[in-house]
Amino acid sequence: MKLLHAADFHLDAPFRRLPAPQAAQRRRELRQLPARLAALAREEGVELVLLPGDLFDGERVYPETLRALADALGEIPAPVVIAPGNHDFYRPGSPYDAAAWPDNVHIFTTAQLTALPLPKLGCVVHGCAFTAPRREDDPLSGFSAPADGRLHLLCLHGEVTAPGSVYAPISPAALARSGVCYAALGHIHACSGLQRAGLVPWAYPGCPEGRGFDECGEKGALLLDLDASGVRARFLPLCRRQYRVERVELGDFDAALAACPPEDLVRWVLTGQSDTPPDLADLTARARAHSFYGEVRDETTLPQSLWARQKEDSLTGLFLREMARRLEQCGEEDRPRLLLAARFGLAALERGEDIRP
Ligand SMILES: [Mn+2]
Repeated sequence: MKLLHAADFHLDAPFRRLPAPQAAQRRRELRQLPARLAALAREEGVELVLLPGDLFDGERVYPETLRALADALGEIPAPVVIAPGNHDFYRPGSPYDAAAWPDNVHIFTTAQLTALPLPKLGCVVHGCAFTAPRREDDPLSGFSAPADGRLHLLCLHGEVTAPGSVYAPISPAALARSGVCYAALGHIHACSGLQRAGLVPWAYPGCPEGRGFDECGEKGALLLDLDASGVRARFLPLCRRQYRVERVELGDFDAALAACPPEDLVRWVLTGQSDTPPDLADLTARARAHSFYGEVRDETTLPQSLWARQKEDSLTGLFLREMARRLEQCGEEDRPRLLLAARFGLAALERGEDIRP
């Protein structure tokens, strides 16, 4: 059986950290994600789609977003199973309850695991829903699939190997005891690849669109091939744009910028040595002119040769000794500020520059 597993769409996420026009465009692109998923499901000829939760970012969902999701899922010629997560938990009046969903869409509505038999596929999907933003018990506790010759699958939102989690902690022991052929999970935004708890294969597909620099790289869904011999997983990219963090020597910035795909969202981290601080305003403007979104962080340091001058019996020597002492004692957070102070101090002492901003 061929199944498609995707989760954590976070539709209508605000993209608050982006400038307003880019944020609006990202929200529009995110709204097109279900249609891209549906096209992929048709192309690959999948027989079942499992969507374990966080399809919406919050309780307030725009009507057009809801319509885009319902329409896209309705165009998949296969059953689609949704297990609401902590962001889109099920409650009376929630979009999962209030909206009209196509006939091929099944939504789990209880915290208790329930079985959804799909006789045409010879399979049963077991799943449950978050019914509040938090859940402290293991949704799999006490569960095991009957050995009745049918293909048993799990579809749920939760956190594996995280005892004490308030997002449905799933113990690997409970997963192993479940005896299912595959556990389709949602919650973790990085793709886990195929994992195993005992003999039970499980995976997080990750979110199909990054929403920040903590969700970098290519994002997508998992295509699973299940048969008597086991499970094979293939990652299918779905993202419209990628977040990237590029570390680059200050002197290589121009070349790196020219080589960077313009559709991406890029955080440039400047490295290397420079006795003057980089012009962040100018570099940021150029990064933004080149890419869909750009930002620049300065991690350049003062040239090593300069610190040798601490030994000088001069005001510069005294200043460098003091700055070196402070840099040695400071935390990571204070480092950029102290380096900037050292640069401005040197500029004033050595070149008589007016360093007022
Ligand atoms: Mn999520």
